[in-house]
Amino acid sequence: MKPYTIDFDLLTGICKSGKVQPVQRRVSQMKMQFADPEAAQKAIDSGDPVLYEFSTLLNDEKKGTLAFGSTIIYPGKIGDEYYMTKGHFHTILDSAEVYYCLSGKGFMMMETPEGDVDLQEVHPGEALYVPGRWAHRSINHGTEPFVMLFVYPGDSGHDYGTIETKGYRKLVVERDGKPVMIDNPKW
Ligand code: PAN
Ligand code: ZN
Repeated sequence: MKPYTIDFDLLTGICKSGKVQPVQRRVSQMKMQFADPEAAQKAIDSGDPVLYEFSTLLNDEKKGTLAFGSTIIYPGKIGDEYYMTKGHFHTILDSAEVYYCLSGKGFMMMETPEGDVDLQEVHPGEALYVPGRWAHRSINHGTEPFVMLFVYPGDSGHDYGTIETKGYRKLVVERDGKPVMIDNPKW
């Protein structure tokens, strides 16, 4: 593989040369991940908004490579739960990831298979290190798009199944205008 330079606007995910295509996720793709499926159905019926989009440069997904890109989580709520990413473990569980907040503010909800839970708030100019073994989900509790750069080993893989079936142990919801972490009633 040869070194390369690429145009890539991390704040918007736009790559004019077309080498990176954004992936969008709408409420209909995550209905069961929200605590209030009725609120999710209402959102789907009234236009099925985009919750977030991300653009990734994958570089062959081989051992030793790095994947990088950015994620934009839009502001909003489904019921009283903030817009968030699906979240995942890496298939190679030990694979770590670095995030760097470019714009907006939000949380990273993390948990291990053993049940450790960690919630970190990040602001522009702050980097977050997600060690291997920690599932991670980005949550936007602000009023602006929450944008983060990410870099992870190219062969990490994404295990969505575990989170899809069981959910996270904890949720972040709005109470009296403020974000609070609560137990997931479905866990
Ligand atoms: C990120 C995420 C991105 C979208 O690139 O894939 O933020 O979140 P979901 O993959 O949970 O939908 C990353 O963590 N990659 O490993
Ligand atoms: Zn990841």
